[in-house]
Amino acid sequence: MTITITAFERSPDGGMGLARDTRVRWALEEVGQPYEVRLVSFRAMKEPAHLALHPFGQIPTYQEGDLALFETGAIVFRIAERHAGLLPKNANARARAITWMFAALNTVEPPILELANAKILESDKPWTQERLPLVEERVRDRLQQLAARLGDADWLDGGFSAGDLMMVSVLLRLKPSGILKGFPNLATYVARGEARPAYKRAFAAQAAVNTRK
Ligand SMILES: N[C@@H](CCC(=O)N[C@@H](CS)C(=O)NCC(=O)O)C(=O)O
Repeated sequence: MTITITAFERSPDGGMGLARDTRVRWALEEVGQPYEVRLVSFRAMKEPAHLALHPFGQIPTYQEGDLALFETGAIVFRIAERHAGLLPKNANARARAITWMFAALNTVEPPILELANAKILESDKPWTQERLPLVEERVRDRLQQLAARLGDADWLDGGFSAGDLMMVSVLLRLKPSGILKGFPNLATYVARGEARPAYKRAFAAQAAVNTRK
């Protein structure tokens, strides 16, 4: 059955892979599923046809037959559930991998997004310079905890899983800030994710869209 996802017609990051279609592409590449991409403009994202797929007018969406999903957590989980390669077979290990997906999205991503918002969307506000150190500190606290848990392991819980895919995707947004450099095992963890052939294919595919003339 054909899988179709949506992505930005022009990603605001110019193809750095930070738009969230990249994590969905990555999951599909990991499990070897072909997919099609429908590109949407910012205007089209807020129109009824897209809102019927995504109530918040965002990308990515995922369609497979008569199933339509939004939210990358749900989409990556669907892919991981249906195709081997992203979740362990052992029931407890599987539950732990899913826990890491939630941890990435619910515990690690929010302070990272807060920092991105402070730096990009709120950079012109008079209070931003005063607030920024607090926001950065919240990110560092989370990274410290995550780094302590990861230790010198390659992945968060045994072999690479959808939990790592989501965690690396979330951490990638920090690369330009330089904060990751303060946590060498996390920087190496992210690099390990980026070195995966499936990630490289996903990155190249989104970059091709965003660097075309
Ligand atoms: N929690 C959602 C977030 C989706 C999201 O923020 N998408 C961004 C692109 S990465 C978007 O569409 N932004 C445009 C907008 O909100 O208008 C998910 O994980 O899918």
